[in-house]
Amino acid sequence: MTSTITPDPSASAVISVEEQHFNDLIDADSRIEPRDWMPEGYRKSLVRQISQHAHSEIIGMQPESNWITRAPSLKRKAILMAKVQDEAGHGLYLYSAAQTLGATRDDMTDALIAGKARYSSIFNYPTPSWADMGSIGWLVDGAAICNQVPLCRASYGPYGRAMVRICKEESFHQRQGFEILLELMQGTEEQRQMAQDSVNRWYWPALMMFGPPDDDSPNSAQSMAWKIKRHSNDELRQRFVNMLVPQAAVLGITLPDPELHFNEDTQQWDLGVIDWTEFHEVLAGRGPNNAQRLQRRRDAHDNGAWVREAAAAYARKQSARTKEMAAS
Ligand code: FAQ
Repeated sequence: MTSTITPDPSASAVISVEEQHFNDLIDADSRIEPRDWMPEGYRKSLVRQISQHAHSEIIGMQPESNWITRAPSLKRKAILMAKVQDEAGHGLYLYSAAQTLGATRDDMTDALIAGKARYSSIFNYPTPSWADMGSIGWLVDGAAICNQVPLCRASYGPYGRAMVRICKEESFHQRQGFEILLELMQGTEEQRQMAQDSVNRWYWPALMMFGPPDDDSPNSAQSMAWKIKRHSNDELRQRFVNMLVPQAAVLGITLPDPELHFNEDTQQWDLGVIDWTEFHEVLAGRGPNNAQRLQRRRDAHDNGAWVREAAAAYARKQSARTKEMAAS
């Protein structure tokens, strides 16, 4: 039997109305929420960025947890433990934000431990000295703040809201790193050298955290049009360097860039050339600690299998009990 129903001529218009609504919300600087229609590309781009960000927070616990047992005082140990726990919390908010877009926690974790997912290049560098705790706080959390404060205004509601809380905590992290370096710089000659050596090792990788240069950043244009990203990679990198220069002067630390100079015309600090070959090597899995970081994450996942099983068994029991009570 042939259908007498003719195709709804407004069917494609319905989609376009939804798309128009989406575009209107973006234009009005309003927020897209999980219930709203969104283009598939927008959803995918957010899952990509948010899951990479979540993985970075989780892998990012490793370089600092390396020093928890060896922190030089009880106070430093307590602060470092709290900081590493904060990073775990950030990972969890971000995984939850990605889940509102339909991504599953299992899929994201599987991609990470299979080595298929990206996480920030910065966490593939070693932490051989205590001063590295200072450099991570000052430079890595400092870069994270510069990059993430604008993300508090990301067009996707759950991501922007997660970033507000994360940025507050990152701000504390940055200050504690600065304070570690300040104390070392006010110490013995050996301590000053340890701080300078650490900054020499972390400075360039921290600049790479902002991503490739604008003319080599395939995701930026669309991401900025959708108001996920608010500024380009180079713009944020420049802001970061402008912020660091006066802080380095207070510390008495030299930023390891002989070409760094103030440009009177632009009123900005011009920097030397970044070694993008190193960046691409790290992204390809060939950084100093890539293999170790992933192996440790896999081990942690395997060692936690019993916790997941116990939690699932408990949830099953609770659900059976609730059903029994409802039936009685
Ligand atoms: N490392 O086209 P674009 C933290 C990839 S959290 C690795 O410019 P986009 C807190 C990029 O994913 C640090 N991969 O990409 C903490 C893309 O690959 P895909 C993490 C990188 O997205 C502190 C490709 O290159 N922060 O530090 C990197 O527009 C202390 C092309 O790049 C965030 O994730 C990199 N550095 O811009 C924790 C912030 N850069 O996906 C513990 C949110 C680029 O096409 C201790 N994310 N790539 O295969 C963002 O703002 C952006 O995603 C960017 C990259 C700026 C990272």
